[in-house]
Amino acid sequence: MQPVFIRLKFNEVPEADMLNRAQAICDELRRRRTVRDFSDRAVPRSVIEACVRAAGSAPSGANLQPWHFVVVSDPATKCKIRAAAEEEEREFYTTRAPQEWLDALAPLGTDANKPFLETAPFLIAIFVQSYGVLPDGRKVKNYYASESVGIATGMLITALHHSGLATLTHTPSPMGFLNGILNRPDNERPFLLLVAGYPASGAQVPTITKKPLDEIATWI
Ligand code: IYR
Repeated sequence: MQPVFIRLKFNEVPEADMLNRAQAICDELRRRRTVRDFSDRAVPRSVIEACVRAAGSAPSGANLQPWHFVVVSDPATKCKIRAAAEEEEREFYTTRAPQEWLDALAPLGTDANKPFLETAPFLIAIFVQSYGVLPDGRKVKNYYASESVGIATGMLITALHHSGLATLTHTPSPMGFLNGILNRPDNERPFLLLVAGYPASGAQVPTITKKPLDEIATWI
């Protein structure tokens, strides 16, 4: 297929404003915290829709957009997800996780109880399409599918945070049960369960730190 080009709409920022903008987004993102204690306060669906649309604008391998977002607000479905996730998590915390992993998780104070899966107004189950399926049933290869979905997920978390919502990147492991409960096809594998809503009043978060710039970047 021949490429078709249009003129780029590039929003140029005056150089005098660039650093302010970079600092502002840095400050805003550094205020983001993963939350595990959610309020049941309702969130407008339109906000989630706009954030998922933002995520869907992510770059992807060959622009194949190998993602699917299942937005769950139905209480019965949330209840099923919680029951299945807690079953896996009980296995994880009591037998499956090696001590080294449990030690790494200790500062976060997590355990097998996941009440937020029912309390929070929205769960967004993010699926990776390992291959695409054409209307005639033929399979098409996707490229860099996990990387692409990782980028889209980062953009979704950023959009939700910017909109004023708290999120939790939850990865019950394994999470194959999501295909069954959410009725997703075989070419999709669960990538992440993103919990979104308001934090509970007085919600607490663990004290953690982020590595400084000189540890995460090298300048040559
Ligand atoms: N899936 C478990 C364990 C867990 C694993 C990692 I890596 C975390 O950063 C946090 C938790 C759970 O959700 O509790």
